[in-house]
Amino acid sequence: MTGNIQGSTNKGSLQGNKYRAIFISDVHLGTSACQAEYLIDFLTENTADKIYLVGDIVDFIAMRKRVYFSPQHEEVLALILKKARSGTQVIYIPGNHDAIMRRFCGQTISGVDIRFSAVHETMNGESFYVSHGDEFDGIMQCSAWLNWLGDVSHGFLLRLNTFVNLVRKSWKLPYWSLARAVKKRIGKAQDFINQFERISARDAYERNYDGYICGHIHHWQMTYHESSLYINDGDWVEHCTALVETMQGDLAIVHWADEKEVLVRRSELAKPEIEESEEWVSV
Ligand SMILES: [Mn+2]
Repeated sequence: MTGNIQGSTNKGSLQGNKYRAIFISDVHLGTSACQAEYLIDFLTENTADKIYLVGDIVDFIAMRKRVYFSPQHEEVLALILKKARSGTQVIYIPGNHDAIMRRFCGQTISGVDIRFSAVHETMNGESFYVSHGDEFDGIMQCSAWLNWLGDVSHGFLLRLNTFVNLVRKSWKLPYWSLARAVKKRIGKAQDFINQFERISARDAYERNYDGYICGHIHHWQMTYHESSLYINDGDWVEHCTALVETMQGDLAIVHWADEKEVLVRRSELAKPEIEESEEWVSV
């Protein structure tokens, strides 16, 4: 397989590849929302020296109410275990939805290293702190609705808005913007995402790491906060994204559904301007 991650970024142009490392999280196996088929394809087409499972892999919390565990869900687990048996180092960091697995942290089961957190060293010697991200929930507010509110599509809102206002007109009520009301909330959700990024990126910086790699908020991202690189590998419920480190040491977020593409490359990010912001030096 010769991947073209260093080549063009045309939609659908990304092919299977061998990577130094792959990071996936928020798979939510055991729920009908899980996009298992795309993940099976991703795990079949791509290989890596190390695979980090960054939490919420199996959704034990949702499974208390309803279990949806299809053969595809079993296949995802089988593929991961097969990779662990055939030389891939698999590091599993349980999240809040699979927190029940945290009791096994420190152990290696079926070739899978279960850990609270990990440190990933890139080819060029940088080190990234890796954890699911729910440890920051205590200092965040309203993170529960953040997950889905941030993903409400604008198009849907506008259509709903039109419908709501047709009804209001027939009731002789004045025009009222539903979209605006919701967008205000989404703006609030965006504030939470920014807050989460800043807090976690700073935490990694204070621990003397070059950046932070996580999941949890279902919002893929690769961005600098001051000199700390914040990376969120996204999810396999809606976005179908993974973080990869190429054999050349570049970091990239890839999207793997019907369209397969690179969403962002570290090598193409603008380097951070290191100036002491008030926020960063305070505390
Ligand atoms: Mn989570």
